[in-house]
Amino acid sequence: DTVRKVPRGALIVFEGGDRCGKTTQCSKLVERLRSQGVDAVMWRFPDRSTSIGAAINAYLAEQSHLDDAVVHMLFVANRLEKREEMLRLLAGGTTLVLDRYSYSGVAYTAAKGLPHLSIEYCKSVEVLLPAADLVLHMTMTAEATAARGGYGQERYEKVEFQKKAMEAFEALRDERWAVIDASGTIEDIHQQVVAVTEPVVRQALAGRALGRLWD
Ligand code: NYM
Repeated sequence: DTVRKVPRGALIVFEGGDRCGKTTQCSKLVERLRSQGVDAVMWRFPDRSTSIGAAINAYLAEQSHLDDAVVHMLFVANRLEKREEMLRLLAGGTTLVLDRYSYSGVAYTAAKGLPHLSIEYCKSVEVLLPAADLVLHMTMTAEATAARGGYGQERYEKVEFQKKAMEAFEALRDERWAVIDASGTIEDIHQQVVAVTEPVVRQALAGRALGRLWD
């Protein structure tokens, strides 16, 4: 890692199966970082507010049918359309806390088990974005998340599919990932999240270089 002079924000990503509590933990982490004087914002992927995001939303709501390779590219494009703003914010010292990112893109598409949409292929079409400084991998059994409110409303919210996506996440883990047991209380999970995140935010501010996806 090379050392930069200007302090930058950290790229912190929450990943995991549907309904495991990522959104709640993202909000709590941003609140906590701000209370510590860290400039932090939360984003979600997919970003359903753009025109590409609207197409993704219709697909997830099962209001449209799209080819699997095409919808994969829509998710990728939905991140690429935020690339410049993402890099600008990070360079300006803002820490970004993301509710899903490219790792979900790879895991959910690869979980479909289609030979032409392998993990390797999915990685290969998404190399222009920065890598997360930290991936908080929230883990829970597919059966436990299925018991939670609202489950089953969207495409992919089926136990068998979730198991495959969870396996794909495991295959993506590297030294930048921290595994968080998502079955505890909101407060217990938050404490675990804070403990692993704060040192990473400090390293980014101290000049640790931003990586590139899959490097
Ligand atoms: N999803 C999310 C993908 O299939 N590919 C992606 O690149 C991303 C970011 O969309 N089932 C899937 C995972 C979820 C759904 O749900 C988004 P939520 O609850 O908004 O995170």
